[in-house]
Amino acid sequence: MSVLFSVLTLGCLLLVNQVASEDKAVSYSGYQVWTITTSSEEENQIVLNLRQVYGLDVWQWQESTNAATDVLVPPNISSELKFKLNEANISYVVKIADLQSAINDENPNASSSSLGTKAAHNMDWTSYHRLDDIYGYLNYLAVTYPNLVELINVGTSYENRSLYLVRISNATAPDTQPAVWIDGGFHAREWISPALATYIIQQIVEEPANAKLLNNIDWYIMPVVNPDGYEYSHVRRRLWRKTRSMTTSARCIGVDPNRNFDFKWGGAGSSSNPCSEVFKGSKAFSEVETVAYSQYIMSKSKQIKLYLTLHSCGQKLLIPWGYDREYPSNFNDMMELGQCAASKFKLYKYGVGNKVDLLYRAAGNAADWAKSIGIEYVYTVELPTTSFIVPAYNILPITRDFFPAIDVFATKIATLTV
Ligand code: 0X9
Ligand code: ZN
Repeated sequence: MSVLFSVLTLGCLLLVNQVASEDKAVSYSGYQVWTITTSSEEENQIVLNLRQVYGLDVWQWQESTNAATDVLVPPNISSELKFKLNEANISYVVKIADLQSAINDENPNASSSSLGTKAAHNMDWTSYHRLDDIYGYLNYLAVTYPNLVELINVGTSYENRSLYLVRISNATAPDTQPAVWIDGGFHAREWISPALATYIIQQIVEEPANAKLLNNIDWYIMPVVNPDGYEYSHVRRRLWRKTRSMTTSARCIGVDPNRNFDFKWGGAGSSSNPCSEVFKGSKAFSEVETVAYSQYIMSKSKQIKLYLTLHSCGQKLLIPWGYDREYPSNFNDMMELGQCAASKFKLYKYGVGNKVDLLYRAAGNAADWAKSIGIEYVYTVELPTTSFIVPAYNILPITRDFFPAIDVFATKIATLTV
């Protein structure tokens, strides 16, 4: 009876969400984030089962231990979930009491920088910016520093937005130096990721003190891999994660771009259900965004020696493989460089280690694919904090804390040959 009730509740929830999303911004009023702590394998299984029954959106989870699981709890299942957890003697604490309040406080100065100013661009790192501001900034840099910055359009998104990256290089001949690839904005709701990617661009291009980072390295930085999702998370649904492509299900849209890559595609930690947040897509590279992205990286695969894909949240530097508990042959090298980079973080503590050990299996993820095509140093970064909603006043503390790690990576990569 209660299972039937749960399934019905879940069905209604999905339907209501979908309809609401079409006209105006979805309110998360009454939504909470709970940290559930288990202390035995049996309790783990109960929580896993509850996650499935209620289709819970999981914010933090570690597969290998009994560590805490953060889940988003919609108001209409709150009392039932509370009852189920109490019944099983599983403890939980409310981490975010009202998500909409947290969202309201997150980005108070949104687009204020563009109001009435005649500045050459609207970018800053005291608020989160829409795609136009980000692309406007990339364009500004390419126009202002033509000998250093090239704006490259690698394709078009499902909803017809350009897919831009910048190449930053002072080399006179193309493709002769080792290169670093950095991307952000795979997952739409992880706003701190494009913020850091653009901050890194700004620091390398516009901060004279960082000129040494241009010695013997080409930089390829793509701040918003999933622009459709990013825009959707700004105007309609703050917690949107996936792309915005049509699926076989009329009411569930989008593919998890980080399960859509053609390496171990469809394995553990991905789903064939279009309504899932980790939907793998109808086939590997079903998404125009992952195709454009992977083709470009392929074309530079000999040069790219370091690959950083910026996500949030959780403060981790993750090393492949992620499809299963397996370790690439240069795992120890990646670990050593990762630890050295992470030792630079002063404000936020990051864990460094294998993806499955520190997180969970996620077959078809982009970093595994990057490793599979031969890139030497590959990391997935889960940025601070332990929530997707990071108040804008924390952008600068987080990005400034991170930047010294870029120096560590660059020092290593500059010594490699193409
Ligand atoms: O699940 C993901 O795609 C990444 N986490 S996130 O919260 N940003 O969505 C983690 C991918 C890292 N890879 C593995 N865990 N295998
Ligand atoms: Zn992510």
